[in-house]
Amino acid sequence: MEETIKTFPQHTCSWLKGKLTLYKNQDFWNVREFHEGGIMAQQSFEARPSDVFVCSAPKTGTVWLKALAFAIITREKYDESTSPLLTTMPHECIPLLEKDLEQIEENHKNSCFPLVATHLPYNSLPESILSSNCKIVYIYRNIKDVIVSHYHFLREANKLPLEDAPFEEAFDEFYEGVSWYGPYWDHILGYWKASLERPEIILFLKYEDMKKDPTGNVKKLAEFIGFPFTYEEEKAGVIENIIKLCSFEKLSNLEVNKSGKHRAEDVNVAENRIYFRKAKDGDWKNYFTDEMIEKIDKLIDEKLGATGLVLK
Ligand code: PAP
Repeated sequence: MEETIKTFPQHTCSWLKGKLTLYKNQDFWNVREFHEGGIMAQQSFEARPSDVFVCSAPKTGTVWLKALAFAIITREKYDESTSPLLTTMPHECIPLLEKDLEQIEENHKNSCFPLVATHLPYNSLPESILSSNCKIVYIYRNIKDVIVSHYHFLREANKLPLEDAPFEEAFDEFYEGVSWYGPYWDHILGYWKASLERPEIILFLKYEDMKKDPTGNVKKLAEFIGFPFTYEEEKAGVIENIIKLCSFEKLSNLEVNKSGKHRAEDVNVAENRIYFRKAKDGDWKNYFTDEMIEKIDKLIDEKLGATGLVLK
């Protein structure tokens, strides 16, 4: 498969000094390893109807959503002082469809753990997920903040100092649609259209709304994935404890997330700390020129205006 993928249209990111090459297949860009994993999942993955998929484009709140979903479904077994989240990066708590197929199959055989994460676009999800009517939770975020987050993540992953990584070039590339699992607007549109057709199986969550109203959104999430909070739990403060445990402040200060690594054996982006940067809404204002704002806003209107989603 490696050789086949190398025949796909490719783009080497010059602002990253050629350290990253993305390939285009099934209408989205990705690194070779994850294209390979996605294709394997499409060929062999058998979903269980009870599986719950945590879906997102990169840098839109994946780690946070994974931590929350994990804490919700494991709350009978662990509390905020015993949770594996205290010692394990959220990415390692939920297997990734395009990477951890064997682990997911093991979970299917040996446990009732329902969570699976993926960055795959909706149209590239394995057929069995859709035919099994699995629940899907999708998180999305202000596109300008995603661009800034994407920029710093790739810069840090490739160990480039700020002065060697021009933001303007990273912006242009993202604007042209070349980003991990991008174009980002197509990613949103795929899930959005599906959610209109099948609202009972797709929940849309917005990063900024989750910050404004964490309690309401965590309750919504728990209900949707089939683990609603009881009245007694609400009274006992279980929701607030989960929110605190999964907060940026808490997770980013844990030793595992400050100095740990994951997937170190095969991917260049292994340091956990780079998944926890600032988590600030509107950080884009520190990076965008007026011209960039005008360009991206126009594109967002063109591509996503009809959805009514607020993305700028
Ligand atoms: P991924 O798709 O590569 O896993 P993802 O988790 O989606 O990354 O996005 C990382 C962003 O979420 C970072 O945003 P920033 O660059 O603007 O700072 C990161 O700081 C933010 N983030 C990580 N953990 C949390 C959290 N617990 N709550 C809110 N935001 C978070």
